[in-house]
Amino acid sequence: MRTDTGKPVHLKDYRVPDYLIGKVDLDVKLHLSATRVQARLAFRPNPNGRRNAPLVLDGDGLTATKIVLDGEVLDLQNSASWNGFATSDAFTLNAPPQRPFDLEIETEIDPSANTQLMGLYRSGSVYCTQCEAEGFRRITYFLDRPDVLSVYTVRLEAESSEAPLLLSNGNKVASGKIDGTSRHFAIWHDPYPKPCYLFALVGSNLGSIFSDFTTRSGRKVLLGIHVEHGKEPQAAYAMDALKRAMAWDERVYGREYDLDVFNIVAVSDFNMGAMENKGLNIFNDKYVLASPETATDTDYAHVEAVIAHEYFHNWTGNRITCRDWFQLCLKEGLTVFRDHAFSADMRSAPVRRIADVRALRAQQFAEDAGPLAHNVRPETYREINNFYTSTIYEKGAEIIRMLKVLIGDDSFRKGMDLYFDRYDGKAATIEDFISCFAEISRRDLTQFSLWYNQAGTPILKVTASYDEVAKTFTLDFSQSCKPTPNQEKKEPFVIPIALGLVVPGVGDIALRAGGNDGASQAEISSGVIEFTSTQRRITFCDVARRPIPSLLRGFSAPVRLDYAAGEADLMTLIKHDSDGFNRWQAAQTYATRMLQRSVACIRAGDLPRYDADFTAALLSIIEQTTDPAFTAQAITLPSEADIAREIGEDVDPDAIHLAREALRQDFGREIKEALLSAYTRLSEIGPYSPDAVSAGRRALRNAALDLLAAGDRLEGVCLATRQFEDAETMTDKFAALCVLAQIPGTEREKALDSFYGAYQGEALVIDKWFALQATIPERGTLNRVKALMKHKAFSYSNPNRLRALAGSFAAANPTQFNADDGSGYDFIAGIVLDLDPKNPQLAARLLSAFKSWRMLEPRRKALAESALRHVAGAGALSADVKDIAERSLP
Ligand code: 0A1
Ligand code: ZN
Repeated sequence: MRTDTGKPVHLKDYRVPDYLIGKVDLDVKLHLSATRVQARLAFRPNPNGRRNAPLVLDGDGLTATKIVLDGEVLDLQNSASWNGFATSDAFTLNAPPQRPFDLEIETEIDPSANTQLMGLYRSGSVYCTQCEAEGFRRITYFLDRPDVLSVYTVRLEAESSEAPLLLSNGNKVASGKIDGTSRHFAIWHDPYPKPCYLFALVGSNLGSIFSDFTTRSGRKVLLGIHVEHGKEPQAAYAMDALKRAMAWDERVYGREYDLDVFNIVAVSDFNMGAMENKGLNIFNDKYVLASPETATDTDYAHVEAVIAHEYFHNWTGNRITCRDWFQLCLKEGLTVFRDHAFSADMRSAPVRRIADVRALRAQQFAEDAGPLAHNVRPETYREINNFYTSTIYEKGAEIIRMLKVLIGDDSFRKGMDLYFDRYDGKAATIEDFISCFAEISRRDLTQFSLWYNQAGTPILKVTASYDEVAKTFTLDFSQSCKPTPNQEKKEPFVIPIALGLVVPGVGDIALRAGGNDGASQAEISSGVIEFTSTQRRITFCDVARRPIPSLLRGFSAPVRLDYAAGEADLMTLIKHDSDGFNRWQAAQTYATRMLQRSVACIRAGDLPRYDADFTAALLSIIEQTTDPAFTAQAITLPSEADIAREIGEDVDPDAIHLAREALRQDFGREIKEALLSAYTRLSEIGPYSPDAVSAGRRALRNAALDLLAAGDRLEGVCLATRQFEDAETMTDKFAALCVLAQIPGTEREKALDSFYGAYQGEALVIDKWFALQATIPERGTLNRVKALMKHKAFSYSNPNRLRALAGSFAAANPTQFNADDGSGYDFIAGIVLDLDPKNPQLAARLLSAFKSWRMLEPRRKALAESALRHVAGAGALSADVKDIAERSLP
């Protein structure tokens, strides 16, 4: 475990490497506890680097058994003899040759003891690697930085029975038995120079499915997905998604795959979702395996999205990589942007947008509002692993989405082409990327780039006025952004505001510039206002009747909109806005306002009251349903975390829970008939298909069941029990179990037991079982979770399982994690400390569940702070946990 947090890394200190490594030849002899790695590295001084600089290779927990410099064996016991030194975390040559030279390094590593899951480790019976961000240095000494690109040839050797499948990056060039032994080998060559974080190897005994894809230039690519034996049929959907992603990247971006093979390996122990290693993606099996009996519709959508994401990295990340880790969003934001667009094309675009924005607000807005807020391109870090955040990924994607809105589809595509042409095979920066779009669109994107350099969510305030006599409608915009850590003052952002004016009974009216405000007719009629200063007024003319502004259509910028729309106007938008996203948004805004009022009532000791008009509006949405997936989103209330974020300070999670529950009960009662009729109408017919339309029908049916049960427990238990027993798909089975889990009583316990009994052999389903129980909003849940930690199926060392139980409790059970006696905080702090020595990355992620603690009411705030101080004060913390703990505290 790396415990040094001494040295923060600063973007401003970036220097080109003094040495480069053109070729890497690896020879890896796999062994459970003593894997031998021989690395032959061809160095040369970088003409752009410093002459005579020492060569410092990174290491992490390494011991070299042999090092040979240009044919000469170095005496590792006597480093003075070769003017350098080797420690577990660095190998230094003080005066390396100033010409090309070779270094051969032999290390011995213990994959079975690797609990951090970085470098070479074992997941079940699989040898696999994870090198992003800094895992390669746990395999051999190296210039472990993304701007050192090398061509790799990798020879793997293993026991034939233990690891019949030997994979690495690139194309396989040779393989065979090793005479006179029970071992075999394979040699892989990757012709594309790559940074070491994209290196991967796998040695395993897995089941495989194969298919192929012919690229548009006619090259045939062999596709392989390798999963636990017996699970091969569960990889079929991932294969289908992969082929669709390959075709999509050709069609939409003109990008072809470039090797002869593309392999995906699914493992059960993985710190993140998946990894885009060149030609050999390694996946958390959660994002590969799917069958109707074991995966929900949401799981299917995730498999599709993650398969696409990793595949798209081949161009955005691998062919063009990052110069340094500060540029992480260059590959991640862009690739998320691409996978969002892919999913939108595969499914209903407005429904995908709603889901993406829900996730953005839940994760990224929360991060941006708290102590862990950081720039999309940070300027400093102490532990890069802690920057795989929703800010880098999701906000990074939003920035690119805005760029596309601002310069238009055509310039955007041309800018991407220029980027691919100009930086292919290189390690690039955000400036390099942005300059391509500036050049193509002939726009100055300097101010736009502030999105990368200023943290925090801007607040967009809008007021409106209508002049009945002049027939003009005026919108006044202003923007502000609260201070974030180390950034007191912010410059104005460039905010693209997509908008329309809606007149009841008429719909969208034509937009006409009113003059005198700097807005051209072209800007106005594009429907996108560019807001670049602190204030702007736009006047529309020829407006015959007072219109209702529909602002930030499609969520055109990642900002918080502050506009006091009247309730009647929201109602009109719910029913008539031509923009699907804003129809949904109007319903959310309306509900959030009611909920905020109810929270205040509850805290004042009064009963909450709800608004019959809103119920009527939702009723009309259900009755007019043309897109069930959309309706399911529209009748799902803002989450408790959404409401908390809107309240922003002095937050009482119990009051929020009560208010939301009361509203759900109210709805469930008031619109019971409509819900029942939707529930019956949408009952499944025909065999399961994961397509978006069928999934939408199931989503609405299950959302209806959920509200029905809120309104009438008895009937809810009845319906849910029947659905639970009859369901043929995991979507319906698990939805019924979720409903039952909210209602204390024997039915719940019976259903939970039966679910466990039926699926105990399916790890990913059992994760759901753990997660669901961890999120029950009741006092007894903490004890339940503690008991589950002793369950035979629980494991501290499997990240999915730990995330399912402890992660869900911390991130998705606001009342119990924030229990007012501090028990939830203490529990999670305890797990973080237990876990830290084994898997610091996972421990740090769990600790970041405290990210919103400062908006809590004083009592909880004090308890959360004390738990954080307890963690921060513990001895021998990892760099990962120490960094999160310290940044979280004032
Ligand atoms: N680049 C991957 C994410 C990733 C990052 C770090 C990892 O280390 C444990 C693993 C994966 C992606 O964006 O998919
Ligand atoms: Zn990624």
